[in-house]
Amino acid sequence: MFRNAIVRKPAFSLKEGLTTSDLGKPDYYLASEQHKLYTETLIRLGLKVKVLPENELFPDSVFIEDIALCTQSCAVITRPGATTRRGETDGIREVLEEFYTIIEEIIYPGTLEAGDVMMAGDKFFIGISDRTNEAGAEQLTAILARYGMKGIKVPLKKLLHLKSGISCLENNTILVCGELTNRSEFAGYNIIVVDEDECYAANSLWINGTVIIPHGFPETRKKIEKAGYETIIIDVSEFRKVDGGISCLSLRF
Ligand code: CIR
Repeated sequence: MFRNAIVRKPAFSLKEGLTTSDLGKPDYYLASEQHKLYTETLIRLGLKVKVLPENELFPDSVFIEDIALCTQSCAVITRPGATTRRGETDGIREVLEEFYTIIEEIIYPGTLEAGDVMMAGDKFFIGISDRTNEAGAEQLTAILARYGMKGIKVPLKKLLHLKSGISCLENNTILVCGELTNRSEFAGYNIIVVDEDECYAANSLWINGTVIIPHGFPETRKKIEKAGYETIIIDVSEFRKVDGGISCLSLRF
């Protein structure tokens, strides 16, 4: 059950964000509209949402999920592997202090972006990617262990972040795609496999029983509904152009 979320408004510089896609540059005005609707959707699902102002210095700063991990016991400030994103953590401690008394931090030589971390109850799957290294994953695992939680490493070959290809839909159910299909790390979960051509929708977002799915992925929607979830579709096309998905746009706790 989530009660709170933190989002950051998109910066006008969003079009300079890191990307591997060939979908073109995001339109700032449309991105702002989509972000507003995203925020309203979280509110509609019962969350209290803190909206941080845009940070023009960092084009990717709208993807606030990457710079902190919010658990039931503590918050962890990350150390992004993308050097152009490292300064995004400035000021986040003060924001998190409004909600948490314990705030931990990933430090050199560790790198970790929380898009690489999937929470499933008290287990946290940690993708080892171009952005999150072994040292970062080990630091996070040690932090989690102090509070009775468990970190499990998931080496990645292709995905930008772990959660680019997987989402936890609670009720022991996960949504997976591509290189995360048939992985031993997820044995024991009910698995919904997303078709290869809808892989972007493997990043959907469970909020208190409802799953927010990106617009344009009808087969994935059908599969999630068949599994018994309410769904809400929202368009995040402008964020997709800079490799961002639905979960990347918020911290939830
Ligand atoms: C980046 O490459 O860092 C951003 N353009 C996209 C970050 C997406 N975040 C996420 O998957 N958690």
